[in-house]
Amino acid sequence: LPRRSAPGAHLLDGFALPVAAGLLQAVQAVTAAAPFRHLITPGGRRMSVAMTNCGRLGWVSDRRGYRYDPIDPESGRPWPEMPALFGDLADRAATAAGFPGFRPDACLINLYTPGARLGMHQDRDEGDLTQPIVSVSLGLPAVFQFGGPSRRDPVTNIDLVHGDVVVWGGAWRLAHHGVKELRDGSHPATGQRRINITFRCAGGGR
Ligand code: MD3
Ligand code: FE
Repeated sequence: LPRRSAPGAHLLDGFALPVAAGLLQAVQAVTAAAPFRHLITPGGRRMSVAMTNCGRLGWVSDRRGYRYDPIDPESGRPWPEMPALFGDLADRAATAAGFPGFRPDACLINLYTPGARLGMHQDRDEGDLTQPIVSVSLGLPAVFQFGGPSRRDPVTNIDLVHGDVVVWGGAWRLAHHGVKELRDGSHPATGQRRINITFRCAGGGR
């Protein structure tokens, strides 16, 4: 599959490899306080991808809608702090892609097991759409589908593997995107799992 042909996407191949083990350890610490859970969409469906968050704001979905919330609805407490290694990696990746001074306040952690998928969608719940999104892939490879601002725009498939970082910004911030059903497999770092960490500025500069 082509790995560098998505417009508006800065693919940093293997950028997170040197810190991958540390990232997975930090994910472990976050999930000890805020375990992965399958959220319910406003339409009443259970998402196949399990999610948790760290940082000031966490993305949540329930029957009432999608939103960023400073409180984990499962625990009633604030989300765990963003590990220093996370913020540092996000800033270094954003800088490498031409977006210096990236200070995300929201970090969503997605867990895929074989069969899990994320349907085509836009990320539009964030307060500051001028800031990029930084995404880190760990574990099993996935096929990322990248379209355009219109639902009818053509879709490019991108293979994302362990250690890849993608920075999405600028005019393509509202592009449609999704993740194809995860294929069976095993990765030395994560077993039968793919973990994706996304960093966003969700608070609109508060
Ligand atoms: C392109 N997660 O959580 S973020 C999500 O692999 C999500 O789990 C993906 O899409 C995953 O919402 C990776 C990739 C991403 C995020 C936002 C974008 C790509 C984007 C916004 C505009 C264009
Ligand atoms: Fe998304």
